[in-house]
Amino acid sequence: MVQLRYAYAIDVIQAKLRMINADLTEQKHRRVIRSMSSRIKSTDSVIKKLSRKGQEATYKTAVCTLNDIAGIRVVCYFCDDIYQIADAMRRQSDTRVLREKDYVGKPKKSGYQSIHLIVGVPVTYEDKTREVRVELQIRSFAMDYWAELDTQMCYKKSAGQIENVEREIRGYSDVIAKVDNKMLELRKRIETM
Ligand code: 0O2
Repeated sequence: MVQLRYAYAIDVIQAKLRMINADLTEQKHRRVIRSMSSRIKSTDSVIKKLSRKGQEATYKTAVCTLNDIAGIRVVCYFCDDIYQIADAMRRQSDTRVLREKDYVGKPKKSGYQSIHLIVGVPVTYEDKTREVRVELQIRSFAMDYWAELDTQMCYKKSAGQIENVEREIRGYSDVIAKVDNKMLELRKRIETM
């Protein structure tokens, strides 16, 4: 039943994101969301995360403390799209943005860039309504490229601890941010022509 509640909440947010995408695409006359994916965290990964946080590995602790048992990742084309999608998500009256992390404005020490919104979705079954939390990660195509390669090579891996490797991958994140901004400037120039 718990898994089904998370799956339901994911479906609700994905349906909203499709509407947000249609709305923004119509306004801007260009595609905004490139791809969207979702997952429910595996039991193994839940246990590992709780142990990393020094919490006991129980079902109750997981549901109460973890915000990302249900996760959705949205990849958009340009870096300004990220904030527009986040704004549209905040405007939805039947879901609540409970928490936000802006790792685009202030990237993580690793170089990771993304916006994370923790969205509360009311899930009603019979006469009971529970608010189920979904972590929504929104980032650009370029930021996603960096994060995917970082996950493969460094994130939660011993290579990520090596000082030079850590510095080098963080440097590539800066390069990506610069290219993202240049592409945005270029798009804006083309739009005014
Ligand atoms: P997985 O396997 O992707 O699910 P919090 O509970 O909010 O205090 P939390 O959840 O650690 O703490 O929050 P944070 O830092 O916002 O990170 C959540 C997720 O962001 C991670 O989930 C990753 O998906 C992603 N992430 C964060 N930092 C990095 C990074 O340096 N590199 C990469 N590639 N991804 C990152 P999980 O559960 O760690 O992993």
